[in-house]
Amino acid sequence: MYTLYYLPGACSLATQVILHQLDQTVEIIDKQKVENFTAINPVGTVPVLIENGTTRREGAAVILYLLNKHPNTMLPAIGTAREQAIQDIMFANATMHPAYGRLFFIAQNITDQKIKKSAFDAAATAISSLWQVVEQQLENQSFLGGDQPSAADIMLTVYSRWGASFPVKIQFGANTQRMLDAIQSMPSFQRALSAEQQQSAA
Ligand SMILES: N[C@@H](CCC(=O)N[C@@H](CS)C(=O)NCC(=O)O)C(=O)O
Repeated sequence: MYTLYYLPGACSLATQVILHQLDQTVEIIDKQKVENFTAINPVGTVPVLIENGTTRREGAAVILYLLNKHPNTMLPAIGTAREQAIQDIMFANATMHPAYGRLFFIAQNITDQKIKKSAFDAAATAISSLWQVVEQQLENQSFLGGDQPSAADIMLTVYSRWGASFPVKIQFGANTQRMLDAIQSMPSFQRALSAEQQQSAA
């Protein structure tokens, strides 16, 4: 049994989807309802995963921990397919996530409207270029690792939803859009979204 601290729609959603894919029971707790969250994670971010009193943080590390522990098709056991899956997870977590992070930073910290617009435009252009890299990788396969959804597909799908909260136009290629739609229609993705909505409304 796991406990996962989350923020609605945040990167922690990917961790929850992966826990469902792994058939693991998870209790989710909205970080905003916790009085002193920095006592749990001094960095102040989600996801945070608790298991038998052990606290794990940093999304990529948490996801790799889970994929190494529970049998699955999201992280191949050996070989170049495994190396590719880890590279894709790191691309999602350390490249695409921070690119989207700029949108949040601009919205919160730039007040001059002209500068804000050009900063949003520059951030959106950089994000769209990264999606082009994804598009090329999906040229001959449905998901980043091949025929089956990988952890990175799930992570990227969660991030792809953030653009709608900002005045930006982010471009997805046709292959990418198919991958995003396929991931969002997975029962585990829908289940994770409903669990967040129910928990945050309670
Ligand atoms: N490198 C960290 C980044 C996590 C991160 O930035 N999480 C965001 C949500 S996607 C967060 O918790 N932000 C703090 C907040 O909004 O209160 C990780 O991968 O876990």
